[in-house]
Amino acid sequence: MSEPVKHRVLQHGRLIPAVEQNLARHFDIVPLWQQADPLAFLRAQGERFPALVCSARHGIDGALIAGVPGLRAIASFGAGYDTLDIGTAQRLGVQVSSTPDVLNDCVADLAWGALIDIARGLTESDRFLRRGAWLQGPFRLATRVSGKRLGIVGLGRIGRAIAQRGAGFAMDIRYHNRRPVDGVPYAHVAELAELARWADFLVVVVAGGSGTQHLISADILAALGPQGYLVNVARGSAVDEAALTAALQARAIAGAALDVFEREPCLPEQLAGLDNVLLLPHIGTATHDTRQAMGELVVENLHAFFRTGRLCTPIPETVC
Ligand code: 8YV
Repeated sequence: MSEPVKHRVLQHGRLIPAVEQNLARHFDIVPLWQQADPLAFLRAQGERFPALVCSARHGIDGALIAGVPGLRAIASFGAGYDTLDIGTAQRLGVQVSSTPDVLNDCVADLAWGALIDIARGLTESDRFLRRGAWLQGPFRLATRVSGKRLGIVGLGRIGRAIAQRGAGFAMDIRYHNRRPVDGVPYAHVAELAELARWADFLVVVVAGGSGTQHLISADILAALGPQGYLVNVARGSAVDEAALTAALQARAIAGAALDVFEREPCLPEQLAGLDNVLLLPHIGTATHDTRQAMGELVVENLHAFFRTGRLCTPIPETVC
């Protein structure tokens, strides 16, 4: 029996090898970056690609979306879609999918690892031991985690997974969202500054983009205060990094754990010199298990599109 014909899919930006291999098993993948002149290639052949695969990391701009005349669906690898030009996709009737849910646990696990690290000084004490400082005396006392106040900024799917873990640490949990979330046992706090004043740990899990740009401002950091810790596993753009650096330098907050930055992959030099901040290279979803699951969901979305004309985990704004 002959092999079923593979549907042709355009790929914009590299993905991890395991995901690229999986995509190639299911589809006839055409890597755009391998074309000598990608724009000329699209002008000549764009009609042949109803579907495109990309990632939250590299994103996709409006010019490229408009440059693929036959395009009807974009399957993106990643839950966030602040780097995808959703407005253009919507205007041109192109559906876009992301990879929600399958990454909730890994991002929540990382948020907790980072929170405990910064409160108890795990990596700081590792550095202390390695440089031989223990020989001169014990490591400084740190901050207890269990039983404290956990403020979650953005109680979406990942925020809820973080909150569930907080119950295991006997935390008092409250959250800030634009609107209260139905059916959750945590108190909604309408004013972000009030949540920051109340919290011992403020964890940021909002979507990126213009709606949350510098949501964590100098004022919010001042409200968090010298005993408070900030954890950001969302997007660098949600935190005013200059204000955060100043707050950490002045010990106006106790510490921060950051998995995301304003200008990734560049490490902000002034943060690198501080001991009261944990710096991670955007590894929230970076496990074999979760990246594999995200890749599978991209494949499922493309299959659904070719079978039914609909992606299976579409970004709501692009469903018409
Ligand atoms: C990474 C993420 O961007 O899912 C997201 O929105 O932030 C992460 O998974 C990953 O590199 C996806 O491209």
